[in-house]
Amino acid sequence: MNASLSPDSWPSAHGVWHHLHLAPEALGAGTTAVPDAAIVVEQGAISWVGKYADLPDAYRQLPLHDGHGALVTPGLIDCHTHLVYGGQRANEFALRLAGASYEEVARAGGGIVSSVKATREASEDDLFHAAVPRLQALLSEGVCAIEIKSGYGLSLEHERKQLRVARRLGEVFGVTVRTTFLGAHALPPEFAGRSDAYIRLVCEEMMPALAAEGLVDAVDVFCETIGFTLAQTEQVFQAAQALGLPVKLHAEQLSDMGGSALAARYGALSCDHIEHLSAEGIAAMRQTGTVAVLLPGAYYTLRDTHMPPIAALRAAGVPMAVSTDHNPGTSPALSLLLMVNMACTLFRMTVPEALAGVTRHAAQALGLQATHGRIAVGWPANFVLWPLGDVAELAYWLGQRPACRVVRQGRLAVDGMGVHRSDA
Ligand code: DI6
Ligand code: FE
Repeated sequence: MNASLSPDSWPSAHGVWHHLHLAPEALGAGTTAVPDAAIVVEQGAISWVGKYADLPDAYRQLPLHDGHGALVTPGLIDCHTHLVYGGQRANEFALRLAGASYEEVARAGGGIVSSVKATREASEDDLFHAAVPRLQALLSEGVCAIEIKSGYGLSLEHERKQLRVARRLGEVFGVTVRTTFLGAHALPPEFAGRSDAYIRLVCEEMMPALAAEGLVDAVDVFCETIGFTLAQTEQVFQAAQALGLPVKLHAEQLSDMGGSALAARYGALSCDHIEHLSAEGIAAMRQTGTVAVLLPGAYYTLRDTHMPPIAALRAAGVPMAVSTDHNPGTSPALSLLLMVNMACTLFRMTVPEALAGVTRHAAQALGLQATHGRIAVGWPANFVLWPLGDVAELAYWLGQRPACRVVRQGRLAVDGMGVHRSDA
């Protein structure tokens, strides 16, 4: 098959997909599994879903695609990644194994700032080619939508470069990409000792310019002792609000700064990490429907032992998402299913919670809940056929990478053997 032109040249998924076993909640919260199911795909969208026996006659002349009894879930969504950056930081991994903390490495000039240097030195093409295999790894496991943050450029020129690469990845791979401007990720070296001046630059120059170029779908801040203060976070949120951009926050990862309650006041889509989230933070997030994004890859890599308050979030009914947080420092993770496993094993989430965390709730964390995260008539055709018998197998296998088939935006984008791209 010819995968060299554009996503339009990939095999079409048009027609009736049958011999499917729809996973519980594939059709929405609380829905049960549907054995012997079918999905009709027309013009890139789902036009019918249900029991094959109930398929209306009008669809019976469409091409048939045999699912061979596959377990079917909605396309997965990775709702928090820093996928585009230069270099890697395996050296810090070694330093931490020798006893250094993440904060010590950062204060010694490593950490985020070392990735900033490598990212600034890389061309847009370099960054694109470095990100491709990372994206392919995620897509090969059923990811159909992904958030990609900036935050390793820390100047207008270099943040733009990262965000443009994120958009290009979306086009070349025919995948939904939501970009997040994370200019307030770390203090660039040229602003040492002048963090307020840098925040002014972020708010008054970088954000408006990048938003005007259509490169920003949401705005994020690293609110932390080694990041930015609560007051600086609020300035960034005000600037975002003035531009009509939704916000999210890296909050309460290493300490309780009260960032989540602030974010909730600004109607944040999500608060992410939240290992140290307080009861007040939970109450605030509950009120605004802000999603709790849990990042077990960072927790694991930093050998953290302070668990996010899962039981309290569950009791409060705060929607919980799960993501890779793919980044070169604290979570070089490239498997969303491994994160599902870790969310269950390390955080004690149930399998249905973890699966909602990479589908429905991940969509909500990106403001995509009206089009993504379940299998619904009229929505883009994004679903995954898994060669698995039981939905718990999605969480159970440790590093299996099942040979799934992925219908993404109405095309057979992964056929069990590999990922199509448009410029191969
Ligand atoms: N929290 C994270 O997990 C990443 N950024 C952040 O604010 C880590 C980024 C890095 O260490 O490069
Ligand atoms: Fe992050």
